[in-house]
Amino acid sequence: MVPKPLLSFLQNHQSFLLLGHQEPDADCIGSQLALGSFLARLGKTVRQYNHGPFKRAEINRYSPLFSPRIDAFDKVSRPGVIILDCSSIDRIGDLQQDLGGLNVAVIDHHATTGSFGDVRWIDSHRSSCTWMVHRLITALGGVPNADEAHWLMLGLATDTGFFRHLESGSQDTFQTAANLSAAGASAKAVFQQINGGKVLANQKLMGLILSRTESYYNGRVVYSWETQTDRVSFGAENRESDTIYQVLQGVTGVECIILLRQENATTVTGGLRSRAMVDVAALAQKFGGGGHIRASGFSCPGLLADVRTRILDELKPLFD
Ligand SMILES: [Mn+2]
Repeated sequence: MVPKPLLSFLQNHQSFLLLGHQEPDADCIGSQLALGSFLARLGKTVRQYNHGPFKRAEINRYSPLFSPRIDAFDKVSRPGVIILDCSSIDRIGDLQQDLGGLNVAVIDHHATTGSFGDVRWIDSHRSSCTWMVHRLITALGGVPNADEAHWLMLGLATDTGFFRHLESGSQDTFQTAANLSAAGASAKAVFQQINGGKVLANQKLMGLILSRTESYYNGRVVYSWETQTDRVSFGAENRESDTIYQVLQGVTGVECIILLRQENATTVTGGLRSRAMVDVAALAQKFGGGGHIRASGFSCPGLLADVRTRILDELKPLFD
């Protein structure tokens, strides 16, 4: 299943630069850390890069292990570059400018846009990038150690919503989870890492955002928002958006969720979720973003109320 050219790429290079997407999540960082650790155990030299910023509480602790840019000295030995969990080359941020002349391998589970990289393993049916890294380790004859198993489980749990997004026929994912558990990963420790470590102000802000929720098209579309003032008064860095989506998705009849945040005087970022009917990847594209068919995001110029109205207008033909 792992493409032969990728295995050759890993065997033929002695040193590697590992990269993931900007504003990394636990699947991206878990993939980078586990693959890096495994390659180091094979005697390879590994350096880790990420544009950042590290915004998520569950992965903040790892940020000192990553450099934001590659300098010329790092490239002297002609290392192989491995890009993980990135659907397009611009997702690596400023690091794009640092790759000149190096061989690049890409491992990703998104429906990728553009065919960047010299060696590619793209499989949009895989539940997480860490699933693919685990398969890669196995294909090279390895077994994850306890740290690697933890990082791989962290990514698997993150991208599957702790397995609750999985439908029937997902035995490959559960088989990998079983192997990671046997290798020393604790689902309990992973859950605490993802859901613990919050500050009270964040939870209160989540309550405020939920209490504001507005309902449109007979309750099939719900909308809420966060202002710049909210962030000042709560001092909150990490909005609990996953929890907000989860709570709103539990409401009977809700098909589509819109969550907007005024980032600064001129920019709004948005998250969109759909249960079964709306292609929110296509919807986000109209606002300069993208993502998955049921979960997407964007950043666009504007103010909250006017962006909300434009999205509701786009949804009108589906719900009116
Ligand atoms: Mn991922």
